[in-house]
Amino acid sequence: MDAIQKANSGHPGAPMGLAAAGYVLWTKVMNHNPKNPDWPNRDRFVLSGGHASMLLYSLLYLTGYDLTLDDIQNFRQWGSKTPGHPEYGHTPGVETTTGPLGQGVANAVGMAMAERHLAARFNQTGNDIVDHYTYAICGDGDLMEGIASEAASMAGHLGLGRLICIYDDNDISIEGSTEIAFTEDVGKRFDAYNWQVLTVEDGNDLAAIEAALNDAKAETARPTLIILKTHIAYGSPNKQDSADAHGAPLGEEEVCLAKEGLGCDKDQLFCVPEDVLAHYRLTAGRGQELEAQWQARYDTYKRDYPQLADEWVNAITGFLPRDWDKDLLAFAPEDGPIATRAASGKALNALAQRIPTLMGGSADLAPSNKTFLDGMPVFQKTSYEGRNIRFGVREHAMGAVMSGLFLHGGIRPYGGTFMVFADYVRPALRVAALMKLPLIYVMTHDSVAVGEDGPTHQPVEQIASLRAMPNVMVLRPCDANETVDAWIQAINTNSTPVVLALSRQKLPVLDRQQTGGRLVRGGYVLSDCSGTPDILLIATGAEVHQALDAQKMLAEKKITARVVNMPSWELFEKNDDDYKQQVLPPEVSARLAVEAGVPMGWERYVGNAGKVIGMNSFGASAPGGTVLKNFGFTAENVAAQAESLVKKR
Ligand SMILES: Cc1ncc(C[n+]2csc(CCOP(=O)(O)OP(=O)(O)O)c2C)c(N)n1
Repeated sequence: MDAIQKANSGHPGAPMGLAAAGYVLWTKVMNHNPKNPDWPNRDRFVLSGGHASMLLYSLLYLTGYDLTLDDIQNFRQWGSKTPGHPEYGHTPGVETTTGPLGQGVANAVGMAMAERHLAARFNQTGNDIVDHYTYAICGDGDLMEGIASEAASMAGHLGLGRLICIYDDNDISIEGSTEIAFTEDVGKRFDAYNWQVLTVEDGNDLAAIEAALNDAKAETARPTLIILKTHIAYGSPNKQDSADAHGAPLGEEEVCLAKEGLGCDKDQLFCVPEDVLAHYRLTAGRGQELEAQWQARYDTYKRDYPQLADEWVNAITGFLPRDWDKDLLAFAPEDGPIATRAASGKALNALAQRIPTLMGGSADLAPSNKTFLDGMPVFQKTSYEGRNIRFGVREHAMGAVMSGLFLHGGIRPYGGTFMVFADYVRPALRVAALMKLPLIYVMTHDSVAVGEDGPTHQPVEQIASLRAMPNVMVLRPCDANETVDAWIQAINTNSTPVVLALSRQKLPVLDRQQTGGRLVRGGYVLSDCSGTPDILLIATGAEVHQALDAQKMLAEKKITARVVNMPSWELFEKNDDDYKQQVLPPEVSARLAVEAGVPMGWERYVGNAGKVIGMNSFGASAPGGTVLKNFGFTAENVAAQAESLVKKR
């Protein structure tokens, strides 16, 4: 109450209603060590309704994490450790960034999946070095969101018994009572998802909460939802059970009244009585003991299974095996044309043989996305050792589950869908980018060349919209070998989600002896002319081939063109200015960019005197070649446009 009052902003209601549950979970049930938030076998905790951040910050401070009362007093201030919503990597003990409702539930599902997978991979009879639980607290808002349903459905299917979710059932959201918009029977819904559903009628009954949590832990075949009936802003005489308490300070007077009612000194701010703090801090001691017990188990494990122990350390630290990228895979022009999605499938399979933490799948498009790891088992409730994940048609959950898998540690996730459905994973990708997670998104069918399926399935604005997002790296390789390079680049990327934009259609394999440059530069001279070029042709992905053909056509007309391949703006921008100017000489103002997507943004490379062949409308249903031709993606049109640009000068 005080922190929110001082900041004059924040959400007091949910933290007050959940205080009792937070207390029981964090001090009596959850295995965690406030002195080491990185202990690999700690129970994971996700506060899905990130607006209730003050609950999490209070628990972190009270139980002894590296967060002080000063930090609490600086809630929501510039540079503080206590931002408005919890941010991963910013505050010790915060396991994931939450705020966009529902995503936390899916993060928790990913963490619980990671736990089961690593348990299957590493546990040996009599020595389970991986055996923790994943807890989440979510509210009405989370459970109204589709992503939570997608994720809960997945968790039920997978029988994730170590996933326990407390539902803060306080009947209030921002606009008022949930009666106005949310009247379904949540319990029946989760029951149908194959969850165990428990109800605690009084959200302040410590014993009942603890008993329910223990019942939840005892059910190992199904996840558990604990429906906890709480009162928003519990203890506030005039604001309890009212939407007014959701997202605004209670007001000084009301804070005093609430403190009086709860038996606190109404005149003291940020008062934590010593005995209260001492009681909470017992958790830190208990946590250290728990970790020490685990360490002893691990030491025995290391003695008995030294090789596995090494692999465990590599997994948990993200250490890559030596030479993982050496002589991975090479394609020759004689092999014939191959779609970059197909080359991606081969690269992924080759990498998966060498990198045991690589794990993922597709949102029911594996045959199209080429994301299946051949000959390897599927991750199911009977085979958690499987590295092939069947995400089902649940793109949004897939994104947030991938984040959860990575956040848990020990797994390098990838996930696939069609580029056009980038919009369905976008909210999760955004939070992953914010969290600096190196997830690998395989987005195939990356242009209108998709063809017959028509404009609903033909991406147009997606690549530009992905480039617009901070800390996302888009790689659009132009052929099979560059696709291998793109995968290597993706694996080498440590703090940025990578999107691989891959073609549905077959593309020739370029002869690397004849062409220069590599993807790692982001943009490079692929095919040059002698002397200063009359024009620069800049292209990505499939359209690079049209630019190369156009270069030849232009040569016949004595127009010299340089073809610049620009598979990644983000990588290109990392080069120094000298390099960038070598590739795109400032004195050449005739520039033509070719990309089968919206032209937005290409101005930065073609300048005012340049032109872009792009998509200015949605696509159309017809065979891919016909669609490309009608929208101007042919070598002939590239050459014609280039010629007119050169003549204009
Ligand atoms: C995806 C998304 N949509 C909307 C919001 C804005 N928002 C924050 S909290 C909230 C209501 C949540 O209600 P509930 O989960 O019941 O929380 P309580 O009122 O109990 O604190 C909304 C709509 C959001 N954070 N995320």
